[in-house]
Amino acid sequence: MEIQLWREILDPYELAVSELTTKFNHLIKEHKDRDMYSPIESVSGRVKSVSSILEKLQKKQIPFDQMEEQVEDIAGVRIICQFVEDIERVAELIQNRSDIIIKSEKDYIKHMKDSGYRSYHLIVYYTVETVQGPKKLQAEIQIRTMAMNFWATIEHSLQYKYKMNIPQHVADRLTRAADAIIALDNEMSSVRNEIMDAQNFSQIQMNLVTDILNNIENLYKLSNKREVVKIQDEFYRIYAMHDLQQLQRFHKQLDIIAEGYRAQSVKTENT
Ligand code: 0O2
Repeated sequence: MEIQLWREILDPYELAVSELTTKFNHLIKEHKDRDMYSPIESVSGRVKSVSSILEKLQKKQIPFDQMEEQVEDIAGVRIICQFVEDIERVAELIQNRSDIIIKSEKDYIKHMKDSGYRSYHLIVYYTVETVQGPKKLQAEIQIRTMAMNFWATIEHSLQYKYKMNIPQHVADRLTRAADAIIALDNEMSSVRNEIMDAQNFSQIQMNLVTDILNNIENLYKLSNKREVVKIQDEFYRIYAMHDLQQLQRFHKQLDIIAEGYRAQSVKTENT
């Protein structure tokens, strides 16, 4: 097999990984822009390396011409969530999309692997546009919590180091660590509402501050500079109070002032 051919085969998968990660990152942004809690914490993706594909072909006795059908994870996307409950929500978000078709799912959370591995896997169909036209390909989406990801990342590197022959004492430690991860996820779930409230509060505050500063900047262009400095000082005073309601009230007042200036400048332009 020539290197060029591999590049041609893998290129659409690169595109799929890039598009899917962009789309999931955009979902995070959409939630944040709407002051909503995002069930997705972060997203990453990769195209399986040639050596890893070859290894899988060999291990599973897959003929080369069936590679794209049978190796379902040439394109891989990993979605990290904060809480176990978010995983189901993310799976639903994916199920409801028209650009991603679910082929199969594996729930290694309800059915943990013997190794201790936990994660929710979706094998999906996704179509990319190439110079030769549309290409429907498969991708694996792994959805897991930050804690599950911590365990899987460490265990994966140990598997790599020991080439599947992890010494018993290390395997025992990993089993204990897997139990600790389950306990950690459960503990976090029990304070999920409090954590979400705190994160929502800081997201709402961040969006408000951005809006207020944009408004102040626009006012600075349109109105009396001394008045804008006064408004800015008032903003700093209210910000220091750490009171979201006061900040929201100030935001509304500022909107009304800005609207007044905008109307005034339109009137001036028309006269
Ligand atoms: P990589 O390096 O991530 O690409 P299998 O039959 O077990 O060889 P299959 O049928 O493709 O694999 O699916 P499975 O078991 O659902 O595994 C798919 C992927 O899940 C793996 O891809 C890993 O990324 C991850 N995974 C599965 N089991 C484990 C585990 O015990 N530990 C860790 N850390 N990850 C796991 P690859 O191709 O094995 O590896």
